[in-house]
Amino acid sequence: MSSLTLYTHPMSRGRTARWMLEEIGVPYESVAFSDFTGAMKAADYLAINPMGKVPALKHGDTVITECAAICAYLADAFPQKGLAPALNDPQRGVYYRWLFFAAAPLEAAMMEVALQLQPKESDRTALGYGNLPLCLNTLEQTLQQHDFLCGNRFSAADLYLAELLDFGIHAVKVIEAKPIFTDYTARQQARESYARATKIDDDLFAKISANG
Ligand SMILES: N[C@@H](CCC(=O)N[C@@H](CS)C(=O)NCC(=O)O)C(=O)O
Repeated sequence: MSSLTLYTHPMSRGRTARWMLEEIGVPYESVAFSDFTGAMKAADYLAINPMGKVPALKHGDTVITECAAICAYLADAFPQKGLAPALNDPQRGVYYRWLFFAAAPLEAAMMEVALQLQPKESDRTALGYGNLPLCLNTLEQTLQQHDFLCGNRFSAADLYLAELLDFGIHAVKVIEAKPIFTDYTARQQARESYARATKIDDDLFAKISANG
């Protein structure tokens, strides 16, 4: 099997990628940066991700960046884990829909509010996310009908969305902690893989903090 290496920081979107790796349950190495400057912006890492951002995943010679792409890639690279609907399953469309919805419009809408960006109201038609309430209402409609985003079973799309919602509710506090969202995130985060991944990153962060 080709080697897998996760490039990350323990307090970053890399936590989602680690959860996905723990869910897949195959051996992997991790390179954890202790800050977002230094080595993350040095030539060795820029050769892997010229954005100088984490997470990045190397699988053999293939580099994947963008957290949602990493989740989708791993689900497809290890199909025996059943973390994505099959290519010929109509649920595949539903899976793409919500994975892309979370990674693009929802994330952008959340960051607009978190960072107090103030686009002109007249520009909202051109903004792919419209606004945060619109995104959340859309999501709420589907979560009212299903415990999981597609096929009534856990997938990489649920893993990605649960982390993003959790970030929006608890970290940047731009999403109201309504039961429809908190029950959904709790359902996904009840998995053992989440507890394992969280402990690894929390321990890493404690170590980094202790080293100043
Ligand atoms: N679109 C990227 C965003 C990656 C990203 O912005 N990562 C942040 C940490 S959560 C980062 O590495 N920031 C360092 C910097 O930009 O200097 C993804 O979804 O993976």
